[in-house]
Amino acid sequence: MPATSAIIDQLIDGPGFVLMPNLIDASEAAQARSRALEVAASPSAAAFGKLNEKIGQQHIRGLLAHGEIFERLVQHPAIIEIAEAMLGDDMTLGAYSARILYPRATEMGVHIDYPYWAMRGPFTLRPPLMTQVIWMLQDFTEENGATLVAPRSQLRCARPNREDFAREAIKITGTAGDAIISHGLLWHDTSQNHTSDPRVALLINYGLKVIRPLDSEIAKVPADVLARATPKLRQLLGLEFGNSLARDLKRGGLY
Ligand SMILES: O=C(O)CCC(=O)C(=O)O
Repeated sequence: MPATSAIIDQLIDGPGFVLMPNLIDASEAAQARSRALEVAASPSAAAFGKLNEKIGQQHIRGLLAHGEIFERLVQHPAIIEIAEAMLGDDMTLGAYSARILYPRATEMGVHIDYPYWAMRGPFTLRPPLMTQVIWMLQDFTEENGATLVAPRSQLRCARPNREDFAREAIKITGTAGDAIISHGLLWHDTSQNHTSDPRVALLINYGLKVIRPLDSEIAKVPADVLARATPKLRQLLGLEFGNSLARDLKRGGLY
């Protein structure tokens, strides 16, 4: 892998995304994939991730309640290093979910990520407000719904334009255990799943600590998960906000 500073340059001033290969092995990716599918099929799934029949996709939130593997993946050291270089070592989690594209799923629609889409603008590249990570829990192929991105579109600092996106978008294919990391202003979409297998990805929204999380339930994790949470997971859940502010105040010479 290139050095962290080179990756940050690519995320901000270059293509806007980087494919990080082989961060976990295929068996760990497969384990996370089957757990996500199990949760999606459970009777309680409607509470945290309804199927969108129109596009054939299901979006499952609240992953931290559904298995230790999801705790590990959200704090993978290689991902954390890059995301913190973008957002600071007090960044927090804005959302953490699985996106399942069932056979015949269609695009979800080109978009930029939260908080950008919830802002009036104008948008600025710096400081980045958000970084998205897409974990490939199986190979992403030309046929199964691999993520589409328009390289360098973050540089426009604008909401997506469908015609431009259709002209410029490329598919990011990769292998189970790879992850895509991107600037929140990058225009992106899912593609169609023409295979007979669901395509499963984990989506992580890391953001500046001062941004309200997209998922208002993000810090509501089960007591056993909280009890074993590492300092990093506590930070991601916003539970170290006070300590972080104390550090900011000190740095600013206020106390
Ligand atoms: O699942 C993907 O390939 C991308 C999904 C995505 O960008 C999103 O849900 O915001």
